[in-house]
Amino acid sequence: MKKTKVAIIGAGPSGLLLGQLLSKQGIDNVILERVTGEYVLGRIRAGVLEQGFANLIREAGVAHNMDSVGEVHDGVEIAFNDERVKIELSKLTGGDSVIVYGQVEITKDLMQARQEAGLETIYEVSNTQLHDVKSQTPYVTYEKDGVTHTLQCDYIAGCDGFHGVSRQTIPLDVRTEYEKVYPFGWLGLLADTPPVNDELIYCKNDRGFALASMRSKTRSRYYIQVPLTEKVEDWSDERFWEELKKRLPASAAKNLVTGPSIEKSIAPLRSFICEPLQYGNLFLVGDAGHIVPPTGAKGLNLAASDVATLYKIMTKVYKEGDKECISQYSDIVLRRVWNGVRFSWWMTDMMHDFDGAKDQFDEKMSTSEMNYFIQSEAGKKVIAEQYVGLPYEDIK
Ligand code: FAS
Ligand code: PHB
Repeated sequence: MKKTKVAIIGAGPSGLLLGQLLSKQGIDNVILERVTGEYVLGRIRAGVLEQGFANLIREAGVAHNMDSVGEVHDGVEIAFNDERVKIELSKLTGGDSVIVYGQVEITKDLMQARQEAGLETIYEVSNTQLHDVKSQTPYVTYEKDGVTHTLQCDYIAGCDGFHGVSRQTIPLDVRTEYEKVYPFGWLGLLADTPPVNDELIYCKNDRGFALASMRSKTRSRYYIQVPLTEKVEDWSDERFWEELKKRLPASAAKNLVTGPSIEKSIAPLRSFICEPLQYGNLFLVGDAGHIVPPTGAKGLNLAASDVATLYKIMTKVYKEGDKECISQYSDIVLRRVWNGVRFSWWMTDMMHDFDGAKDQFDEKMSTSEMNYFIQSEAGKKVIAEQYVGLPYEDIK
C-alpha cells in the first residue's frame, strides 16, 4: 500500500507546481495523471504570467528558462477598431509587469525538475477515485496497467481540471456551482512568424474580437472570436489570416507576417466557479474549481494563486504543526478567484460582439464603457492593476 503526505490528482501546471513547491519544503507528494506527459505538453494554452506567478516559479526553483527567454512586458495595448491605446502596466502599478512565456514551457520546466528530483508522477492512470476525504485517513484508488492500486495520504489536492474527478467528489448538496456560457468561442492559431507588435493587442472590432499575442520574437499566437457553430476544419490558414487582418487596427495589420499554422483550435468561453473549494481534506485547485474566459489572461494565473495558498497552508501544517489554518483555504482562494472571474467577464463583455445576444442598450453600455476606460487615466489604472494581478493573500 503506497503512502504519501499529499496526493495530487493531475499533472497539469497546478499539480506540477504544487508538487514542486511541496517537495522544496520536504513535504512528500505523489502525482496521478490520466494521460501521458507528451499529451499534457500538446495542449497549447496560456501565454501571460502575472508577477505573482513568476515569483512563485522562482521560489519553486524552476525559473531559469522563464527568466532567460520569457519576455517582460510593461505594457499592453487595447484597440477600438483603428484607435490604439497603450495601458502602461508598470507606470500605472508602481512597477509591476507581466512575463510572456507559454504554459507549455512552464509545464515542461516543471516536468523536467520533477523528473530530475526523482519525484513520483504516475501517468496513464484510470478510474481514479477519492475516498474518505472527510476522515483523517483519506485515500485514492486508481488503475494502472489493469491493476487497482491504493494511495494513502493525509490530504488530496484536486488539480485535475474542469473535467476531473475531484470536484465531483464534493456532494451535490454541499457544492454550489456558478456558470455563465458565452455565445462565441476563440479560434486560436500558433505560427512561427514574428509578432505583429512588441506588446499584446486586444482588439474590439466591428467584425468581432481579436487578440494579437506571442510566445517569443519568432513565434506568434493569434485569436479571433468565432460563433460556437464554427468548425476549425472550415478555417484554412489563409481564411484565418484574412479575417485577422480585418480585425487588427490598420496600423498593426500592415505589419502582419503570415505563415503556416503549427496549431489551430477553437476554445469555447465560459465562467465557472464552484463553492466551496474544500471538502474535508480535499482541496480543489485551478481549473478543477474555476474557469474563466481567456480575455483577461487569468486562467492559469488563478491556478497559480490557488497553488500558492495551498502550499503556504501545507507548509504551516507540516513545518509548524498548525492545522487550524486549513479551514482558511476556500475563503482565501475564492476572494481572489471572484476578482479574476469578474475582470475576465468584464473584459469579455466589453470587447466581444454578442451578435444580438445582448440587447441594444447593453451593447451601447459596453461601447460607452470601453470608450471611458481607454480615455481615462483612472480607467487605465483599473485595467492595469487587474492585468498584472492583485496581491496574493497571506495565511493568518
Ligand atoms: P489542467 O486542465 O491544465 O490540468 C489538469 C490535469 O489533470 C490534466 O493533465 C488532466 O489530464 C488531468 N486529469 C483530469 N482528470 C483526471 C483524473 N481523473 N485522474 C488523473 N488526472 C486527471 N489560461 C490563460 O491564462 N490564458 C489563456 O490563453 C488560456 N487559454 C486556454 C485555452 C484552452 C483551450 C483551455 C482549455 C484553457 C485555457 N486557459 C488559458 C486556461 C488554462 O491555462 C488553465 O487555467 C490551466 O490549464 C489550468 O491548469 P490546471 O489547473 O493544472 O488544469
Ligand atoms: C496567449 O498568448 O495565449 C494569450 C494571451 C493573453 C490572453 C489570452 C491568451 O488574454
